[in-house]
Amino acid sequence: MTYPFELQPLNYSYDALEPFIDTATMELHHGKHLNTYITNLNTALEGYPEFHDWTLEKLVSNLDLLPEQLVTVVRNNGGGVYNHYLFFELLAKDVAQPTSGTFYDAIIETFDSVENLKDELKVNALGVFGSGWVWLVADKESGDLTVVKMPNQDVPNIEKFVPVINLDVWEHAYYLKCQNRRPEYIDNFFNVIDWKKAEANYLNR
Ligand code: MN3
Repeated sequence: MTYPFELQPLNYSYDALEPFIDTATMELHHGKHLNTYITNLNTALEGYPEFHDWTLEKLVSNLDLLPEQLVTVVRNNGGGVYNHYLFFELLAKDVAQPTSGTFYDAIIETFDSVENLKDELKVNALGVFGSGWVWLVADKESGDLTVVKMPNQDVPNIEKFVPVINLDVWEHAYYLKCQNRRPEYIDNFFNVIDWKKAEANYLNR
């Protein structure tokens, strides 16, 4: 994925995650919010052909190589595009939690149980002040799992860590359905994690 970035369709319908994530939120979140990040990123890069062959991953993990006037706009909007694609790809209903295998073993080693991992994600998601994301990332070399929270659209260090799960805790992700009840949104999210995709993210690190 390089400039000009385009809104990729979801591989499921906007109502596929009901009742956990509602259709109206998905329409707005994917069709409007993500699309705005894409438009802003393209506008910012338009006059900089030297970055038109940079992948999204390269852009968001090399902010220090960009000209000063591009840093913030790529950090916010490139991050917005990168984070949302990962997030939307990780959503599916009725996928069983892992009960065996390499990914499961890594979860047990760090968190003792899948339930504890979810608790850790929830505590961190509730701890994001304002807008941001919570991530389960794996060290590319050791495979060790860590939960981290990041402000705004900041991307974790993806040269060292591979994203396994990410959770959007911006209010636009849940306000239509849950209003100010972030805990309810997080509990709903736990019903739509595509654990098979998370496992693939972990194994492909
Ligand atoms: Mn969002």
